[in-house]
Parts: sequence; structure tokens; C-alpha cells
Amino acid sequence: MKKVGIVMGSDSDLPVIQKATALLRELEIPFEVHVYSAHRTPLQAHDFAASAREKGFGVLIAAAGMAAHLAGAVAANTTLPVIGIPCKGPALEGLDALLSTVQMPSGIPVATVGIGGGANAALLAAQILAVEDAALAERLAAKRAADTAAVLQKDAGIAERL
Ligand code: RP5
Repeated sequence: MKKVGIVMGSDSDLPVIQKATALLRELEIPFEVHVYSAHRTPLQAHDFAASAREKGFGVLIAAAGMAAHLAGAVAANTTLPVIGIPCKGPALEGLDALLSTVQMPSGIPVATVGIGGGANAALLAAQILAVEDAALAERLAAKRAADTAAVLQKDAGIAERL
């Protein structure tokens, strides 16, 4: 099975990444996590992206905050799909990272999830891998069904809470 490669710009992004790794574990998807920065360790970020396909990755997730160019820099060095997670920084509530990640110029796409969207990044990565993996598609469908049941249970109990 193809792996998910995860890279974050700083270990301060870890809480966001933990949302993704928890889901990948639940869905039994192998992953690898690194701290590489587009500006502090540009060579390592490049090498990770450029070698990802031959190392058995099927999709990459890149999380960064502030002037967040990590996802774009990773995407520039691979033709694997790249999912960007904008992380909240000390100013602007993450809007800086959101715009930096989502507003990629034409030619190098980054599929951007919401600010701090580690869970959706993992689910999107899983859905990409599930295109060619029927067993994973079944696990995803089972998770959807369980999530739906959980919401319906809340619906059934909401009147008692009012
Ligand atoms: C970005 O700068 C990182 O992705 C992080 O979100 C932000 C701050 O990094 P630290 O100063 O916490 O290392 O490159």
C-alpha cells in the first residue's frame, strides 16, 4: 500500500499533524512524518519531495504557518498530489498561512484544507489512495457510516439537553 508523507514546517505545528496521524492510524494507512521547512531547511524539503514517489509515497501532506510556502515548495518538486494545511501563527489567526497555501499560481496545484485542518487532510489523502485501493475505500465508507450514526445519536438526544 502507498504511504502518506507528512511534512511540517516546525515542530510547533505538531498538534495539527496529530489530528492527521490519528486518522491515518485509524484507517490503517502507513505514514512517515518529518519536520522540514521551506526556508530553514530548503534542501531537505526539496529532497523529501523529489524522492517521494520512488520511496513509495502516494500522496503528501504539508503543514506550515505564517508565510507558508512549504506546501507549494513541496508540490513544485513532485507530481504526487500535495495537500496543504495552513497553520495558525502568532498573528492574523492563520489567514496569512491560508492565503499563502491556497493561492498557488497556475501550474503547481496544492489542495488546501481549512486552517488547522489536519483531520480533513488525512481524509482527503485516504480518499486519494482509495481510488486504487478497494479495501481502503471500504474502511472509509465504514467510517462515514459510523460518523453519520454518531450525529444521528446527537440528534436523538438534543431535545433532552434543551
Ligand atoms: C512556519 O513558521 C512553521 O510551519 C510554523 O507554523 C511557523 C513558526 O515556526 P516556529 O517559530 O514555531 O518554529 O515555518
